[in-house]
Amino acid sequence: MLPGADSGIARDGKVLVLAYDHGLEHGPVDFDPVPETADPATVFEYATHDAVSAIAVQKGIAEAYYPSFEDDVSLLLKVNGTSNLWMGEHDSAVNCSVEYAEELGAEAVGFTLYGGSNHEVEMAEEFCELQEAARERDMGVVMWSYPRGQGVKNDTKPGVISYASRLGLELGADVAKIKYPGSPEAMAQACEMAGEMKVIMSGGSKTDDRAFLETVKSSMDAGADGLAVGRNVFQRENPIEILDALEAVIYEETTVDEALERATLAPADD
Ligand code: FBP
Repeated sequence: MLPGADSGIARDGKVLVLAYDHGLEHGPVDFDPVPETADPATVFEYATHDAVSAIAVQKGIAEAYYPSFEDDVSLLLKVNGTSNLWMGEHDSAVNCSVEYAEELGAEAVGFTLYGGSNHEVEMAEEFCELQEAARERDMGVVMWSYPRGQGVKNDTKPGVISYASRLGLELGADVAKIKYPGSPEAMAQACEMAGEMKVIMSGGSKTDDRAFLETVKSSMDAGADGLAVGRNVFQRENPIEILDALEAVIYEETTVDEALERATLAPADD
């Protein structure tokens, strides 16, 4: 097992990260479907659901909101990020040090690597610094491994996604977050390339309950260790129902039908 593999952001070896860095990465437009989600406290409340093993946020949100939730939620501090206003080649500014992430109470740090970007070399050097600083502190390291840039024509092609997961293993991540490559076979290949490192599927834009759960189920059956999800939870009118269903699929390995049934039967405030 890798050094930080279970470092506070896993439950029974599985991971469900509630990602909430969209205000930076995409802008306020992601809160339009459910306007209350512009208030970070609303999404921190969702993260208290048992299904969620960690919340991923940027520094400013952690500073202001994490203290009220630290007893109930594990923090994955995203230490780089770029706004959608940036029009250059894919890159991501380092916004927080590992030292400060630890001070804020983070169990792990998250870093986006755009393999294939003209900035890949600098980003990999930044990742190296962060990875070693995290190891010194026994903090976990999660790589948002997103091949993107001039050299990448299709960022969900099976070979590209396998390469994304392998980059995480080679560079020393504990967990790599990758996009679903379109089929269970391709996901299995990406998981195989990850060796001992954990692989989690990236949620993506909002789809209907069944389609979303089927992709999650297919990833888990292919060997993934969980999910990092934002919009498919917080853009729903009833995020608790989908979290109930995800809990069933990810931790209890139920079928999608069983998960959907369980979610519908569960009380709304469960
Ligand atoms: P989603 O489940 O909403 O896709 O969130 C996961 C995530 O990686 C976020 O952490 C990040 O803000 C967003 O996706 C980036 O999405 P993309 O770069 O694909 O537009």
